[in-house]
Amino acid sequence: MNEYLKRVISNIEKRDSHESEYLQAIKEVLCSIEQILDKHPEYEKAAILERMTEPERIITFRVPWVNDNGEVIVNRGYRVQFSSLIGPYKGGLRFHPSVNQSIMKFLGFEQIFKNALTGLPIGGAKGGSDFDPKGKSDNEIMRFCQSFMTELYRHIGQDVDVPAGDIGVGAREIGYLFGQYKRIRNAYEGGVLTGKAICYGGSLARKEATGYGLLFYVREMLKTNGHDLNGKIVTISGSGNVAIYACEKATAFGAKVVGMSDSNGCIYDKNGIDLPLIKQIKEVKRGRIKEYLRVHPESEYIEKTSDDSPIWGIKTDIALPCATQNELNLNSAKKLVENGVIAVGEGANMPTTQEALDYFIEKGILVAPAKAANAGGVATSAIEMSQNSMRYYYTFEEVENKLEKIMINIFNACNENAEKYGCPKNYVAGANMAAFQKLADAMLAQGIV
Ligand code: NDP
Ligand code: 2IT
Repeated sequence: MNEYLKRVISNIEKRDSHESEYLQAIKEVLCSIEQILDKHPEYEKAAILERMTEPERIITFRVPWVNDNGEVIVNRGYRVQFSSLIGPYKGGLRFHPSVNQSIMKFLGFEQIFKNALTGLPIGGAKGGSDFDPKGKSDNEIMRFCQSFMTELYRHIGQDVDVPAGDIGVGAREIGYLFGQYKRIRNAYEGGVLTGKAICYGGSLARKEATGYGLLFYVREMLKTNGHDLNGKIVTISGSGNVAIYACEKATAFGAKVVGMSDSNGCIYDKNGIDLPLIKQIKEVKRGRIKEYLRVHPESEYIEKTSDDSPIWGIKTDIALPCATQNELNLNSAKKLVENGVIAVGEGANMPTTQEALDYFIEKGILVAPAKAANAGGVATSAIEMSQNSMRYYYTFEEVENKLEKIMINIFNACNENAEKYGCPKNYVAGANMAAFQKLADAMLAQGIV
């Protein structure tokens, strides 16, 4: 291994040994850019890797709020402003009990590379809280969001840092956050948050963008390798924002989605998932996926009882992990390969463990890597920001056409870089190299900051 690379990884391992997700994300990227480092010895002198792996700023704060029983609850809020190299800090907010600094840093790090791939002027950030929105009333969600924003507002701005949604944060939460921001600032600064509802400054097709974008990417990847989505069997983990719109687009492209899941288990419907029902259960009622059985008793529900998500035991041509990090492990990868999977498209961030990823690549399975394949969400957020700046709106078709072009460009960049560096079809390496090269050039150009 390149000596510089070895030293940087070893230092991060020593300093941040307890941050497992962060180390995993760093190693995946750094281990795939060795060839670029060998060609550019000047990167070491400019400490490119040390600077690219260290967040510009990490903010943590107390979020006190009062629940419906009158009890005071204290959560922890985060914003990791990782890089402003190519634009204002940009990235989602996650509300989930598992949120910690390692997860925030891994997501912020991934976001820099993802945002660079979009070709749009956006830096990288992530934030959120260990707050669990499950089972909370609308009023509790509102009070939490207002308290969260009462601290966050001083760190963000439409040219500074622009948060959006992620796990547990959708249009409802963005609405409460925006309302409080506007109240504190006494100004309508529409571009300070993205994922807003259409009625007060959101972009058409932002809700659909991550899932649709994933399918545009997967379609390009399959086409380049002589396959087609039409007639293929697809399984999708999760049943949230990304999963639902991935299902919608996969179906529009002629594929049959037979499985979806939540954190409790998965449903298998060999006739094809009833998506309006899933939307009703998840988007309207905020219920559990098991409720699908009430309407479709002929389908099957498999409870999650171990680390192996049951969804990956279903026979499929294409697997789309769209729930959370490390949800597809080596056991599951082996099952998928045994069952004849041809492609994996990562809708979630880092959903595949490193061992599973290595196994897929070794077996010649096509992998659409998260930081490229799920970039449609943040790319459309950037399109929302530009509409807010222009005080103008694009139609759904206009936004979707822009999204499609961006996803095709991203796929082409991954493909070309994979070929250029002698690892054809390895889009994971291709994505890392394409993004890294752009960021390293920008860093050199801006001096030691
Ligand atoms: P949602 O909150 O809308 O949905 C999350 C889904 O994943 C739910 O079905 C949830 O099930 C499941 N899930 C969450 N945590 C776990 C867990 N620990 N184990 C098993 N299942 C889990 O989030 P999104 O759809 O927005 O996000 C999904 C993934 O996509 C995340 O990795 C996110 O970072 C990534 N992403 C999102 C983008 C966006 O625009 N929203 C853009 C790019 C990436 P349950 O309800 O049971 O918790
Ligand atoms: O992981 C992601 O790219 C997101 N959650 C979307 C971020 C955004 O700013 O739209």
